[in-house]
Amino acid sequence: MKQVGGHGNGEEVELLGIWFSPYVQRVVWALKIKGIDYQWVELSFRDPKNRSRSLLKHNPMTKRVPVVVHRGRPVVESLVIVEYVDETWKKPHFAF
Ligand SMILES: N[C@@H](CCC(=O)N[C@@H](CS)C(=O)NCC(=O)O)C(=O)O
Repeated sequence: MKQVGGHGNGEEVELLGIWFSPYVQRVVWALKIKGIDYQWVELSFRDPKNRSRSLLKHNPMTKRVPVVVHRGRPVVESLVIVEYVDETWKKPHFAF
């Protein structure tokens, strides 16, 4: 697990993902735009019957990524996560 991103905003955010997923990349960009530090948790989907404990705990319904865990609470579905990020952290990290 590695720390990625922004400017030390003190929030506890984890992103469960796989690097090549466009759904995950959508969330990566949302967090980047807001300058949110997060812990990256790379999962392996090689064996579909062997999902990580973290994924089963945080997204037992679909067992899909991305999942953002903010202060221990999971948010699932990439578009829902993007909306959540936008609503939770109001200011973008940089101006367009
Ligand atoms: N509608 C979901 C799609 C997420 C999705 O399909 N994720 C894929 C990775 S690209 C996944 O977790 N696949 C694992 C599986 O289907 O078992 C979203 O937008 O988050």
